[in-house]
Amino acid sequence: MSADCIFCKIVAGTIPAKLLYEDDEVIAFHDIRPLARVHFLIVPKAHIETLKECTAEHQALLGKMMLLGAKLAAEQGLVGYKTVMNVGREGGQEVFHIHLHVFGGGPAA
Ligand code: DGP
Repeated sequence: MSADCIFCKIVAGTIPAKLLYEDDEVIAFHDIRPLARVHFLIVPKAHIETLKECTAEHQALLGKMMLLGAKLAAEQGLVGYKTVMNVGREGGQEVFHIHLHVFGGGPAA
């Protein structure tokens, strides 16, 4: 847990989010600035700043995030969708707590 991290605060329940899924390792919630009709984030509960910090010990967690994205995308009615993980400021990352974007279903309203 990092005191300044917005996603740690969502994990802790101190700021609200529209949750789709939660277990002891990961949480999923709708993105506050949707790029598509359906746009949600899969976030590990552990505070990991970027994919660059990940090692072999995170392999199962990262795989779980991808498979959970597929499951939740299907539950959201998405036939096809995109997944993105922005890595580092130069890669477009704004929140420095790793997250997988999942989005699809046409343009945001
Ligand atoms: P990235 O650029 O990959 O770091 O994307 C960060 C995403 O996080 C961006 O699409 C907006 C979303 N976001 C930022 N703050 C909040 C928040 O407080 N709640 C929710 N639900 N999403 C947030």
